[in-house]
Amino acid sequence: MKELKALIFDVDGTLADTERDGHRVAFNQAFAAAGLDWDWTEELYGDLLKITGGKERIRYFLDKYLPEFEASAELIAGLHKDKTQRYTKLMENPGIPLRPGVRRLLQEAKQAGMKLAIATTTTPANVSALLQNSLAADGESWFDIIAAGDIVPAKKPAPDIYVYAMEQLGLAPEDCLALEDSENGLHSVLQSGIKSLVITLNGYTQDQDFEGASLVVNHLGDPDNKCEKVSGLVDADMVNIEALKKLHAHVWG
Ligand code: XBP
Ligand code: MG
Repeated sequence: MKELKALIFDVDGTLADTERDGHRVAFNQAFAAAGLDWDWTEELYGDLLKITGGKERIRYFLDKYLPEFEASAELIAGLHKDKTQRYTKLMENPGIPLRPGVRRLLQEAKQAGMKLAIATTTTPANVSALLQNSLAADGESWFDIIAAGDIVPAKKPAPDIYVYAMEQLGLAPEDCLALEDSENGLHSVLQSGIKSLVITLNGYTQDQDFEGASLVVNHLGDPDNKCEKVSGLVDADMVNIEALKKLHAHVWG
């Protein structure tokens, strides 16, 4: 029987609900500071989330909604740099809390001797800011590997970031379980060869198609805040190590 050796976490939407009240707000602040009247409403942002990566998302927005606007790569890079600075400030004040069960599961995994990794399209500085402010001052050191941003050529839904994280861990797909919140994340995970995958839904992803996920829940759950299962291979009112090992055994036999 294969052994579950590592948990690989997505960040945005999985560790914390950072998209609507974090990234979106920081993008809008950067646009306003540059004298641009672009307003990424909560609704519009749902469409923009189809494209992962901030620079790529700005380009997609312009191509689709302002095709007459000619934006150089330098303009987009400058806006994105400013957005990153603003996002990291937002993580300090007021900050965004971790989703239910995230801290508990990280602690349980560490106690069980598992490796922990991050695989995200977001910029490394954003990951550091979230972990330091919402997990712990030494939050980055909880993870053996943090794979983020432009470190790989192709962002999710391409598998590159998961392949990179596994290479760095020295592990194979059957050793790992991934935690994601989106369809783009699901495709990235499955194409990397990882077959044990837990999806935690959120407002932006609840209607997406998660065919191929091993378990879909509304969140990871805590003793005083049980989770609800949407679909999947195991029953659990809390996603804990025991449930994840069971799920991994179902998938890999
Ligand atoms: C996260 C993202 C990120 C952020 C913005 O996707 O799409 O691009 O929205 O990050 P996932 P940057 O959760 O699937 O990894 O602006 O730093 O690129
Ligand atoms: Mg995500």
